Amino acid sequence: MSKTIIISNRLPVQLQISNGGITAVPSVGGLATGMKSVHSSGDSLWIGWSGLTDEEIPEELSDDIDVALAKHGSSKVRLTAQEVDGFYYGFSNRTIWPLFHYFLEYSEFELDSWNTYKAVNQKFADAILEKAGDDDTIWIHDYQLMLVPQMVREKRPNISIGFFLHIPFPSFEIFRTMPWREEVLRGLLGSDLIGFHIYDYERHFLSSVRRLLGLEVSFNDIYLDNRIIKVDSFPMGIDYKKFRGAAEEHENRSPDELSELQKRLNSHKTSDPDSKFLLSIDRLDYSKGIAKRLNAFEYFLNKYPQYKEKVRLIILAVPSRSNVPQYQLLKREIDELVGRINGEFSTVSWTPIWYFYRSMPFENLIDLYTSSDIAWLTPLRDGMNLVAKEYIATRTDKTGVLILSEMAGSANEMNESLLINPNNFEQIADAINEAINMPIEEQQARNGQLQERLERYNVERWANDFMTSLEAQRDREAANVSARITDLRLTSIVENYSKSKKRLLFLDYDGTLAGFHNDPQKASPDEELYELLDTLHNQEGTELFLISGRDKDTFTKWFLHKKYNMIVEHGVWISRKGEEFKLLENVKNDWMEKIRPVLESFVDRTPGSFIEEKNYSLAWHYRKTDPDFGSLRATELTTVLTSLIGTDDLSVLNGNKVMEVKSSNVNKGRASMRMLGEADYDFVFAIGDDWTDEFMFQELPESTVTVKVGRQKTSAKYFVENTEKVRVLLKAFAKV
Ligand code: GDG
Repeated sequence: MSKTIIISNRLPVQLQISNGGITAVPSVGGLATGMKSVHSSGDSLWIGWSGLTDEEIPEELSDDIDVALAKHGSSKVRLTAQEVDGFYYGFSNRTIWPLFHYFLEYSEFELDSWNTYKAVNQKFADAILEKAGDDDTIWIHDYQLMLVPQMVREKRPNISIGFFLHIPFPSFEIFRTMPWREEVLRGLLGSDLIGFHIYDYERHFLSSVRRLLGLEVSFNDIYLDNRIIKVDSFPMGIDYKKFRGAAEEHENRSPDELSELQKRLNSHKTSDPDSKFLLSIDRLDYSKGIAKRLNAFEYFLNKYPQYKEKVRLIILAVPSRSNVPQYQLLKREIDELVGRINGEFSTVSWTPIWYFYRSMPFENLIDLYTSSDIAWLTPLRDGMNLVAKEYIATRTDKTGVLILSEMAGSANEMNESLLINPNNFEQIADAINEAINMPIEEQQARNGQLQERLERYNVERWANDFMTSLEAQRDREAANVSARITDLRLTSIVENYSKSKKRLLFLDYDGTLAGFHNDPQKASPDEELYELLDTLHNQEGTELFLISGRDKDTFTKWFLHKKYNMIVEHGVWISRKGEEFKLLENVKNDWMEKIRPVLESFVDRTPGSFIEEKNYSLAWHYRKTDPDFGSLRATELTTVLTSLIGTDDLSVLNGNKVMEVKSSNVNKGRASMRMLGEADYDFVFAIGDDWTDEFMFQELPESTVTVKVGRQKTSAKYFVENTEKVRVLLKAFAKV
């Protein structure tokens, strides 16, 4: 039976060693809860680091740990203290974390920690490989494990792999600064599905894939060799029921059941019913903007002095990564700021900031959420920010105001909150003022909508959506595989080929017989190709046509002496058995004078693009242009040309990094059909890689063996992955 394997840096259980024994306690984090539905039954396994280094685990307890973890469906990856240092505190938290949160100045590019990151990723991959069967589904989590997908894929090409990034994916301009950027992208591309919280991260990732790896991207599909990788956004939700339930239970408590914290909060409220609590909760991390928030609070108190002695800011900063120097510095900065602001504004009866540097039990978290009039979250950059969602979920009477940074992923779904730019103190001060004075009805209307959404798209739904999408991807792959020319299918095609008496072959050139080059002149035929074409050309009963969009001069130079049949410029010219090219279609070219200046203006404005002038068509190539910019310009050009042409005589072909304007009555489909009508063929074959070949695939009769090179959407019956596979196929024909 197939199972699901979840992999994250940390396991969803905590180990406790006491009195020489070991116990494993489930941790209550959002991820663990969300994955409950995925990781509940006996057919799933969670692999991760236990949180204890090898040095901390007494050898005699190692097996006991395995047993304790197995009870929670978990299995550990062993890491030494030195590995944790280089992999976790090093590359993950001193390189990727700051870079992906746009703190370029904090990013350290150390070869040693990169090497440890690779080695530890390999350990995680090995742990998966040891446990995984071919039918299993693997879900890998977060930035610490970005190389794992490809490491698993190499050994298990057919396994289903999903990856989810919990932090932002930065823009190309930031990502490109990392020395190992290609390796990281290739690592991720081992997945079948890559998930991000929001569309912006997805867009940044696709842009990096296009620009750094030059891969083809169509909508949210990436084409890589013989695979299609899907990229999508899945905004992570919270365990709504848990927070809501805890808040309801909290509400019904009798006074003596209240926590000490709650009693203190209540006594402050009772002594001054008009006072307001502003709450912020984050890990102590520079990305969360805590220092800026303190400065903004000072600004607010100066701008709206009427709220002195009325408003209290409660800051819960949870200790995090305190081994990393930036976090130690930040801690000092925040300590000082809190001290200074409290020193400046405090009165005998009022301290403006209550600052807790610790982790609190869940119960106290609920005390804080339910007692605070305003939640104020100002990350400078945050993948999602679940605290914002949790605060809203606990507001049982729908009161309360959320002030949220627009730099948090959650801002995308929480439009009803007061969205602010964390660098704009003026706007923040006004937002706090607005929050304090917001009528209850308005608070309830806003929160009502937010709650509805959070309840519906909760963390379980998030996990299920991801898994469903991964399964769909697997099915799509399986459907595609059915069209792949496997060994078995090849044998059957070749058998039909050899049985037939009169065969007609249409072979496209660029991207099919020869690889795709940035400089078209470099794609000249090699010796092996000549030999292969010679054999097919001379084979009894076989009529071979090279069919291409290229100009006739190049093909004259390359192939005329070989006497192959050729159709060029998509069907304008034909040459048979070594004769000079002559017109196959009666076409006009008087329109070229009008269109050429338009294309020239695009060349001037689009570095790297150029015009290819053929006898009856004009092509604007942009393969050397920056891919994003190139496709943007191509869209613009389509609009311009469509409005300009406006007749049925001309058409615009949108090819692979090329746009070609030509007469409408010329295309490979029409040309190949004309050849087909000349004799009675009992085996017809057409192969090609791009959009212009689709005319053949669509127009040739149903019995034709049509083959697409590559994985893009096609009307062809079959596909092969690349030009090497084309050669294998043609060599098999040649042997008949
Ligand atoms: C990363 C991304 C993304 C906090 N203090 C205490 C406590 N918490 C809990 C909260 C919340 C969680 O920790 C924090 O989650 P966030 O989403 O706000 O932030 P990160 O830890 O940075 O998480 C983030 C997330 O991954 C998920 O993909 O949203 O953008 O950075 O659940 O309730 N819990 C308890 N005591 C505390 O003192 N018990």
